[in-house]
Amino acid sequence: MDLFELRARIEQSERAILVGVEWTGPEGDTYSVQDSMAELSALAATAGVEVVCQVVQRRNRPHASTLIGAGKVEELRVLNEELNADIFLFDDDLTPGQMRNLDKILDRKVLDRTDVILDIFAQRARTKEAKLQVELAQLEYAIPRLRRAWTHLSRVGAGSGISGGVGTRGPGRTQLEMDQRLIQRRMKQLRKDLGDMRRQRRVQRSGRAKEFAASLVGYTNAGKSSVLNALTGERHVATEDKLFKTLDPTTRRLEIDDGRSVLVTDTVGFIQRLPHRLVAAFRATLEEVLEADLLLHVVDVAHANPVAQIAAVNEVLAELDGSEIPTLLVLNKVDLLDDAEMLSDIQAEHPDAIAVSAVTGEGIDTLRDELSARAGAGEQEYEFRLPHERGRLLSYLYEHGQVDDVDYGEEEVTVRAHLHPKHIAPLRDYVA
Ligand SMILES: Nc1nc2c(ncn2[C@@H]2O[C@H](COP(=O)(O)OP(=O)(O)OP(=O)(O)O)[C@@H](O)[C@H]2O)c(=O)[nH]1
Ligand SMILES: [Mg+2]
Repeated sequence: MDLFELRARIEQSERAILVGVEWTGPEGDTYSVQDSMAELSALAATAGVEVVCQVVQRRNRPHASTLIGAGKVEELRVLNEELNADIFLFDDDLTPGQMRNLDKILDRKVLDRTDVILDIFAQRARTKEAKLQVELAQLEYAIPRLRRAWTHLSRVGAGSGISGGVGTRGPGRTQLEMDQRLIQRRMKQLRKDLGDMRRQRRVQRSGRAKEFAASLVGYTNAGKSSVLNALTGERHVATEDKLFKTLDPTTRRLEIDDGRSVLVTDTVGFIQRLPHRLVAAFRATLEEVLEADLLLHVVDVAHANPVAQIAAVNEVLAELDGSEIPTLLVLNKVDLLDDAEMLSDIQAEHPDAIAVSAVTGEGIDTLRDELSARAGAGEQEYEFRLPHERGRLLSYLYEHGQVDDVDYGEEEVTVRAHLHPKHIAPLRDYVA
């Protein structure tokens, strides 16, 4: 059996019934069930699935074997006799056991939120590294569910009247163990390959000059790629009103006033309850992104609940140890606001936040100025007298600071420059 048949895959143009739970217990979500279902709908659409119906049940705790109550499951089964959907898509993550039970009763493909997110990532991954990362996450997610695949096999056996019983069970179990070994081996290989790629990039990076670097982070579809395009004035990065349009990081050098430049990196977006395994798989990429001097946290202020999205992004950042990096909130899509109440609420909480529209360009100059100020923060003005034979130090200055004036004298070169004191060591003897 092909390893990859073990995971239910979404086929384009399948039809789905969405199932959500409104939790009434003490640990109520910050995300309302309506917001979460709307998001699940968008995830389904992005994966190419048509949503035929949404069902929500109020519960105060999950049913151990089916998440939702037995009566509700039966209701779904009857409903689908009419609708004949291919998939039941649950907004909450299901345990392997729950999935197995639901699968049996509903007799359709049962998927959860993580399945869809992984599926979108699998469809979207372009670079070799992204593909390997997604595969690793999928296998890690599949392992505890292997038994489910095996149940399928034995059920087919029993139902088709071919063998069933003893004969089906024996090979099934052996097959299961074999699959597990194969998967473990493949995962080991994937981790090794990803580790190699990561080391190689680290070597390349260490040879590069340390320029001021800012990374765009934020909820998926907040407009990170659009902000990068607006800042650079070019459409480098594709944007779309879909979730997880961007997976691979893109870095652009942005020339800001008088010769100073900063590197700006656009990367994958976050989402509430982003699967931990996906975060783990993308850790290498994201860690690199988080080596930035500044995070530009892009927020879609026209969204129904930007505050919950900010919280979700901060949660993922904390998981990646990125909470300590200086962060500037970029409140995007202000052109879509009819009333500015939400905007002023957020601004009251985050006085440094900059309101922009990547579409109309409003506020983008302010953002560029702020980037420039942050990049230059802490720099001091120096005058250096460099001997002619130390020409290399001048290139060092160009790389690490901002050169304001160069005067080639007979004996030496006089340079006035702005430089952060942390870069002063090689030049200390030449300060005028
Ligand atoms: N009206 C309006 N739409 C915007 C603005 N910024 C982005 N959009 C739209 O919002 C959608 C998402 O924009 P992207 O730039 O792709 O968002 P992203 O954060 O990079 O999204 P992912 O890469 O999918 O995580 C696109 O349809 C954009 O055209 C804005 O300021 N105003
Ligand atoms: Mg993007």
